[in-house]
Amino acid sequence: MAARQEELRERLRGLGFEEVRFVRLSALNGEGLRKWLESGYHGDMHWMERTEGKRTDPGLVLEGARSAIVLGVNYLQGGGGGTAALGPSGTPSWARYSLYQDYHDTLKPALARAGRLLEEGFGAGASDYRYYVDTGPVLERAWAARSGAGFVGKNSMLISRTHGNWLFIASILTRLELEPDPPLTRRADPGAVGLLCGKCTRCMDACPTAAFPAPGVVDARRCISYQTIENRGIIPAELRAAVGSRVYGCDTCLEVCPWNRFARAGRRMILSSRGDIAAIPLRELLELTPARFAEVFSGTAIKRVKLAGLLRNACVAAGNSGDPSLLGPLLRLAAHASPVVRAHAVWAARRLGAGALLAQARARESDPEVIAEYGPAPQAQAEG
Ligand code: B12
Repeated sequence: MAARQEELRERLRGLGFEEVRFVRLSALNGEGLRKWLESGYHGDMHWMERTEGKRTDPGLVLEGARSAIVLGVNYLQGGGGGTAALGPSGTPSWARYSLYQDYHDTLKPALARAGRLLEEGFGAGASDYRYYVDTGPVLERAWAARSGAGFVGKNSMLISRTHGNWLFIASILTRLELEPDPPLTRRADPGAVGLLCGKCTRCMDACPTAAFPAPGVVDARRCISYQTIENRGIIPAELRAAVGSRVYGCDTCLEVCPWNRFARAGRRMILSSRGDIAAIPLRELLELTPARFAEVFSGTAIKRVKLAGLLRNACVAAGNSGDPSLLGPLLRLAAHASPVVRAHAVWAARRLGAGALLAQARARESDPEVIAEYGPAPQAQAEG
């Protein structure tokens, strides 16, 4: 078994999975997830509630599941790591993971191939398996931590000693009894949050919206990643200034983690890089048409927020930019078909000084010469 497993590990590495680890499955103590859901930290992600049982018991996902193969794919682009990757003022910033062709799509063929390698190596007993990359009801970080692929940091990320926190996690559940790899420590709770964080709290301190009620616990409702990707409605007004120039996701609690100093650029993901997206000026985002949105973003994870979501996020970034030259496109968006876009466009326009312009225009409407020429102004209309 051991030799066959090592051979499988090598072949999976050959598919571009930078981390390949094996873990024995059992029902997890679901207390962490329970408390998280009870606290409402999942916001509107009701699918997390619906799949709670499956998330803590892999046997409900694949009956008789005994082991998982945990696969990590490094998505760091460029050398080094650990420096702030936020765009210069006025340039939108994007979460690093989004600047690729959609990883759900690009990793799936490799996972299908991985499944076939499992069957080839272990025969008929291995023919029934399930594979996921962010797509299944699996507590991916808990299993990854148990497998020794890393530890769960105070930023709640799986942190690898080799790749920092820049790993996508995929998993293959199988009924085979594979030999488990050791976790990073053999202490009673190998998944303990912050295992190798020591006293460091940089991630929690750097979070612009104070989204960590406790180490390793994210209140998604305050997390910029949730607000700019998962939330399809109004971004709470009190969080908008802190969103800064981020138009899709947030990496702040990842960027500051000192474990990233060991990370090197990934090998596999570079093949599907969409780094070109980072160069799109904010003005161009504000002027996106449906056709241009499809042209630029189809095939990326960003398409998930749809045009209205991206326009909404671009409005918030524009409102935070301090650049009044963006008022033109913002005022056009203030008449957009989507009420969500309109609301954020008006907020941004006001922040950039349009409130004063509108007040001036109204004052001119009561100017006797203007009234003499054009008649009295019609009843003021609501702006939102
Ligand atoms: C919902 C979700 C979100 C939500 C909530 C995030 C959160 N922290 O829970 C939002 C939208 C905010 C989000 C944001 C991001 N996400 Co997300 N998200 C998920 C998803 C679908 C479920 C996570 C979940 O179950 N949360 C509930 C909490 C309670 O569980 P948890 O975070 O896993 O952490 C607990 C357990 O791991 C447990 N635990 C840890 N070790 C052990 C060991 C044992 C034995 C036990 C019992 C328990 C245990 O303790 C932790 C704290 O309670 C996963 C995919 C998946 N199926 O797992 C991706 C996932 C976690 N996301 C991912 C990514 C990349 C991101 C972002 C970086 C994207 C971005 N740049 O904007 C941010 C990071 C923000 C952050 N600091 O979390 C990656 C993380 C990879 C990694 N190296 O950790 C995942 C794994 C997707 C993937 N397959 O690659 N995400």
